[in-house]
Formats: sequence, C-alpha cells, structure tokens
Amino acid sequence: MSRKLMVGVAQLGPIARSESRAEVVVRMIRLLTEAHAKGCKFVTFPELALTTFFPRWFFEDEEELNFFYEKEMPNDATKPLFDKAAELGVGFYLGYAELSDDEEGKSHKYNTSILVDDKGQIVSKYRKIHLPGHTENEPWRPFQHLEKRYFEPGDMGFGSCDFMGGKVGMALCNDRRWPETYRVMALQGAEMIVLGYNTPMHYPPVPQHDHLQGFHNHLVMQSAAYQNGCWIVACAKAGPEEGCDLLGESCIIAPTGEIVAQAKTVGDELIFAECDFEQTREIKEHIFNFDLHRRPDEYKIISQPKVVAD
Ligand code: CDT
Repeated sequence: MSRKLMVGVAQLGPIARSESRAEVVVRMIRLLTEAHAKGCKFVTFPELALTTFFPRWFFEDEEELNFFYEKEMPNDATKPLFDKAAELGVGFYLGYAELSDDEEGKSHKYNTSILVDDKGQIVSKYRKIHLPGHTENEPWRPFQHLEKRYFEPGDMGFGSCDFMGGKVGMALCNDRRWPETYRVMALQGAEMIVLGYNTPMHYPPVPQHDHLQGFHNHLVMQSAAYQNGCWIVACAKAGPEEGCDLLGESCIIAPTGEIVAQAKTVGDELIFAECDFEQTREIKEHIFNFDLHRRPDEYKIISQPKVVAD
C-alpha cells in the first residue's frame, strides 16, 4: 500500500521592503500554478512569506511595525492565493506575522504558520515556539534580529493533524535546529513536518560559522527526518534582501534522511517530490520503533523546568 502526496516547495527570492503584499501574492500564485502543472497537491511557502523579513530593523514607531502583521487570514491581499489554491485543488502551508486579540481584547503578536486544504480552508495553525535573536536594539550589528521583541512565544504547542492522507505537523525556521521540535510531533504520529525559514548567511555574534549556514541547515533536518522517521519539507525565503543575504537550499527530505529535491537558486523556484507517507514505516517500525526501543525514563531531564544559572 502507498499513500503518496506530490509535494511542492515554493522558495521565494528576496522581497523588497517597498514590495506590496499584492505583488508577493502574484509571485506565489505563479509558483502555485507551476506546482499544479507538475502534479503537486500541496505547496509549502516560507516563513513570514508576505513581506520582507522585518525583524532586521529596530522600529520605535509601533504603527510602522504593525504594518507587517496580518490582522485576519485570509485578508484582501491573500484572498487571491486562497481562491487560486481552491480552484486548482492544491493545499498549502503559509508563514506570516499574526496580530490578534485575545478574549479580553489584549493584542498579541506571533510568528505564525497555517495549513490550508485543497478547498482553501485553514485546517491547522501553529505559532513559532523558538524565537531567536534579541530584544533590544543592538546598533553594533550590521542588521538586527528582533524576533524576541516583535513576537511572543507560540502558545499552541507542537501538534500534528490529519492532512492530505497523512499526519502533518508544522514548525518555523529556528524551531528546525531543536531536536525536541520534531520528537514532540513524531510522538503524536507526525509523518511529515513542514517549515519555512529566513536564515541570514551572516550570524553577527559568531561570524566564524557563516560558511556553515548551509551545512547546519541540512544537518539538523536530515538527522531529524531519520531519527523521527518522517518527511521534512523546508522552504526558504532566499537571496539578497535589503542588504542581508538569506540562505536558499530549500529541500524535501525523506525519512531515510536523504535529500530528494533541493533548490539550486536563491530566487523564486519550485522544487517538488512525490512523498509516500507509508515510507515512514521503514524507520518507525524498525530502527526507531519508539514503542520498542525508546527509554523515556532515562530522558526525564529534557522536560524539567529550565534551571537559570547565577
Ligand atoms: N527566522 C529565524 O528563525 N532565523 C534564525 C536565524 C538565527 S540567528 C538569529 C534561524 O535559526 O535560521
């Protein structure tokens, strides 16, 4: 038996600060249409896919900052994408900055992703848990990374839902570097984990690692795919964006840890691969059979509350 899904990754090249959401959505629809022509039933877009990567700037003016968030989804700018996807019968993953009010009317900001089914309906939402970077303006840096200032940590946990014939979970960028991200979803049965990223090639605090950005990107995801017996679908926003070079190398990784498709450019580019959810069993029922071989009693320290050193 097989449960195959043709999956596309719609890597986006740079988005200028002056570029409107409508212009970005036109680019996304172009890739979605290409994916459909190639037989894809599901397409992954990047993290914060609708605008330039705004945490690279320190904004003192709240209104200027709020421009980058979506107050509803879909909205006027993204509705054409939802409509086109429904017309083509293609589902998608989309990352965006979310501004929403809670029941008490208090505003919250999250780095969010959604899964949208082949009828254009949102079926699952995730809010980024591992927020990298810093909280205060650090003018010594050539560019800022203010995710810790501009977003709250996600409050929805790592989940896994029934989607397009398999169990699918979501993550966002920095989450992919943490083994717990994948394991928590795999323990809930995730067979495919989709994620978008914006990864600067230059890491100001440790520039001696700059040449390793591509290596670290694939290292963490390939090992996670294998250790959790799941597909990993990873989509970059890539290329020279507002003076900051972003890593490309979007990819689709099989449960064996092998990369089965990889972007060659740092521009708008579609890659795709047929992913069989059943292939996860080769790993999950054998070398990493959790029921047979995991020793959670020995891992307790992993889930203890954080100890903050003096
Ligand atoms: N967007 C995002 O999470 N980027 C981070 C950059 C790390 S350096 C602050 C990443 O892990 O790729």
